[in-house]
Amino acid sequence: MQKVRSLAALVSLLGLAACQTVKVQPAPAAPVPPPVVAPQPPTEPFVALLEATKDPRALDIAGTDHVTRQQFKDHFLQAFTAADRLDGSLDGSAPIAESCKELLELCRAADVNGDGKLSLKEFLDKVDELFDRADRNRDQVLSRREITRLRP
Ligand SMILES: [Ca+2]
Ligand SMILES: [Ca+2]
Repeated sequence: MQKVRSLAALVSLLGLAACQTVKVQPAPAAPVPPPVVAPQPPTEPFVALLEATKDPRALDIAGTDHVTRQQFKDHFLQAFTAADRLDGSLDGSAPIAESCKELLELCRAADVNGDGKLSLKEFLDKVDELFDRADRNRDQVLSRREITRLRP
């Protein structure tokens, strides 16, 4: 009787052990994919100017050899918006100290009221000025040749 009881205990122990083994065994974890890091947009407000001097095609998105004033402004505005976000709020002003690195002098010149920030108006006025200076033949579009003459 003693033997039977201990055998039963052994069987139940084995059963428990088997159950535990099943419980403890973790499911094979799926490999965690590395987090996708989106490239940060440039925050230099006038970065389009640097891009254009390196390669005029950077501004000539449509590849038509004619960049209208609106296309010109739209391209510049992408970086301004990124710079505007730097101070935590999209309020239509970009902090110069945090955003302007390579073109600091240009940013300071554009900051007409000298408050250390570029308002959207200050920014677009300067973009207009850059466009007018580059548009040598005054036809209100920039050819690739005119784009290569863009300077801060
Ligand atoms: Ca300002
Ligand atoms: Ca022109």
